[in-house]
Formats: sequence, C-alpha cells, structure tokens
Amino acid sequence: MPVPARYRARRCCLAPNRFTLAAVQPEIRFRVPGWVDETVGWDRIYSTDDERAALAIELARRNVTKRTGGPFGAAVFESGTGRVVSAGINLVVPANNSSLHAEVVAFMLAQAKLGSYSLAGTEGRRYEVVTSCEPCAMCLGATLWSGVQRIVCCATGDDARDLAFDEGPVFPESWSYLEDRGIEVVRGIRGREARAVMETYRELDGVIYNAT
Ligand code: AZG
Ligand code: ZN
Repeated sequence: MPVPARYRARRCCLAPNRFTLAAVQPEIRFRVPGWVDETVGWDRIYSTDDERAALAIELARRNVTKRTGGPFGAAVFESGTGRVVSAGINLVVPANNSSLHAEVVAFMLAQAKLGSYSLAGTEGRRYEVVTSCEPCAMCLGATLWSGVQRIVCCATGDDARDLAFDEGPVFPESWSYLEDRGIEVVRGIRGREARAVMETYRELDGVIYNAT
C-alpha cells in the first residue's frame, strides 16, 4: 500500500537509504459532510423510536447516494425530549480510518458537543443511540463506554454480514452484557428499509472494507 509522500520525508539515521514513517505525526480530524446538517431536524422533537430510526436510516441512505461513505447512519438523542444531540455516518473510506463507524462518529460528536467523555446522566438527562444497523464488535464496546442508556437498532448484524461486512465477534452474550449494565436494547425497527440501503450500496459497487 503506498504511503503518502508527507510521511516519507525523512531518511532513517540507521539505514540512510530507507525512510522513516515517524517523521511527521499526523493530526487526526474528521468532519461530516454539509448534507448531514440539512438532514437532521435540529429543532424537531423525534418522539418515537420509529421517527428516530427513520433519521438514522436517512443518514445511511444519503451517505450511500452522495457517495460520502458506507451504508450506515446513527444519531444520539436525548431520550426524554427526543431532541437530536448528534448525527453520525460511516466515514471509514473517505477518512482512511477503520474506527469511524457511524455509531463511533455519533458518540464522538455528542461527547464533544456536551463537553463530556460520558453521556451517562449529564444533569439528570438520559441519552440513547439509534443506529441503522446493529453494532459491530467495536461499536458494542463503544456503546458501553459512551454512557448511553439505551440503544435502538434497525437492520441486523446478519444483514451486514450478508454484504460481507466483517462485524467481528458479536455474541448473544454481548447483548446481555449491555443489558446487565443497565442499557436498554431495542432491535428490529424498520429493519427491511435499513437493509435495503445496504443493498443499494452493494449495487453501486461501494467498497466493502474488512470483507469477510
Ligand atoms: C458496521 N456496522 C455498523 N452498525 N455501523 C457501521 O458504521 C459499520 N461499518 N461496518 N460495519
Ligand atoms: Zn461498528
């Protein structure tokens, strides 16, 4: 795999014919595309799971049709009021970052906005994540550490696996672990619609990274 020129700038002192990758420490930043803001009703109240799921799926759908990333979307909501705190989309390919799954992006943005590394019980408020697809192994862990107290999922992990996405080691126990830690789990909301977005991605020849 080619290394970007800026990271090959310095010769290695022990072997002058070789270059060292340590020459420049990259700064990691990401920004969601402008259409995300236009998709979210920032002043709107999303009262039901169905409305919240519809937003997560619409984020995934537009990410595919606008070709700005993978077929996954997620949003963090304030559970009681139904207000959106943050909206995430999968940015793995455009950002060259295997961690930027939709859920992780949504958690990072919510925590940055609220100025807290944990979304647990900030001033008595409760937060939840709604995701267009059940989380992979990484995002299940990220859900636990994020501090959200509820997760709502649309498509299943098997839907993602059918497209050859590697969802990692997710077991029935992974879900019960979350529940045992006090996180309410709701699955299967608008599942077919969310799966259809993934199928569109495949039809458009979207990159299946970490393919199984
Ligand atoms: C993924 N699964 C979910 N739920 N979200 C993402 O962003 C993903 N990327 N790969 N599998
Ligand atoms: Zn994930």
